[in-house]
Amino acid sequence: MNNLNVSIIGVPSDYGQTRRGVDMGPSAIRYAGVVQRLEAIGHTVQDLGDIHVSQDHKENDANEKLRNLEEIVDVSTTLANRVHGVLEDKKFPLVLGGDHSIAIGTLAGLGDHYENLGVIWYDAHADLNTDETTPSGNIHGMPLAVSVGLGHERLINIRNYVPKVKPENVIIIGARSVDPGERELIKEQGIKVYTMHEIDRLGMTHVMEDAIQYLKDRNVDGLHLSLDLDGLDPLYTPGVGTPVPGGITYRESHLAMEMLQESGMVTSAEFVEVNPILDEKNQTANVAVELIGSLFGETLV
Ligand code: B3U
Ligand code: MN
Ligand code: MN
Repeated sequence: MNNLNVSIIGVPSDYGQTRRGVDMGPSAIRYAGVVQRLEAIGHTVQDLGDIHVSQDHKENDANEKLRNLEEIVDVSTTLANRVHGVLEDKKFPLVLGGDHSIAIGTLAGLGDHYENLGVIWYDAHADLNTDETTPSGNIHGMPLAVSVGLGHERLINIRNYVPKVKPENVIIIGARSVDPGERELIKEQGIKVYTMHEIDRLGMTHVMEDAIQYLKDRNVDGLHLSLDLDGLDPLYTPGVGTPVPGGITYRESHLAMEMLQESGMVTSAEFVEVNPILDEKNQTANVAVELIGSLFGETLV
C-alpha cells in the first residue's frame, strides 16, 4: 500500500455524555501502541498530542437537552481547525476520542475540504438525535444529525458552513439501538443503514461490498470512517459508556477494516468512546489499535 503521512490528534473530551473516564481514551489508545503499529506498517506518523479541553466540569447543565453545549462548541471549534490544518498539510488525520460528540469537530474540519465527502458511521447507535428528540440530553447522541445540518445552530455552524456532509453520502453500519426520532430522520433524509439484521443476513463481506459500491456510485472524493467502539459487541470492547449486546464481532470488524483498506478510499478516520475506567486491562483500546492496523494495511503474510 501507499505509505501515508498520518497525523494523530487526541481529543480528551467527555462532555458529550455523563460517564467520566472517556477523556482518557486518547492516552489508552497511545499506550496500546498506535504510533508503533502504524510505523511498523511503513507509515510516517506525527503525534500532534491532545487538543486543549478544559477540565472544569462546571455544573452548567441548565440546558437539559444539550448538556455542556458551551464546552462542546469550544472543543469542536478547536478540533475542526486542527483537522483542517492537517488536510492542508496533505496529511491523513487520525482522531482519537473522547466521546462521539468530538465527531462534530472532526467533520467540521473535513467537510469544506471536499466537494462530496462520504462518511461511514460504525456504531451501535445512529447518533441522529437533535435537542428536540434526545432522550438523554447527551450530545454524543447527536453528532451525525449535526453533521448533516440538523440540530442546535451553535453546533451545526462550526466553521460557518452547513451541512458538513450530505445525508445521502452517509452509511451507518452496526446499528441496533435507534430512537424513534432517529428512525424518522433516517427515512426523511435518505441515510443508508446496515443494521445488525443486514449484517447477520447478508454477511459482513456483502455489506461492505455494497457500502463501498454505494459510495463509489455517489462519486465521493473523500471518505471518513467514524468508528464508535460500541459498534462491536461488548464481549470484545467492554470499555464503552453505552454497551449494547448483539454487536459486530471482532472478526467481522477486522474484515470491514481490511475491505476499507482495499478500497483505497478512506481519507480520514476517528476512533471514539474508549473509556479506560470501564475497560478490562485496556482491552478496548487494544482492539482499537488492532482495527487501526487493519484499516491502515497491516497484513499477516
Ligand atoms: N441514542 C441515545 C443513546 C446513545 C447514543 N449514543 C450513545 N448512546 N453512545 C441518546 O442518548 O441519544
Ligand atoms: Mn456513537
Ligand atoms: Mn454508540
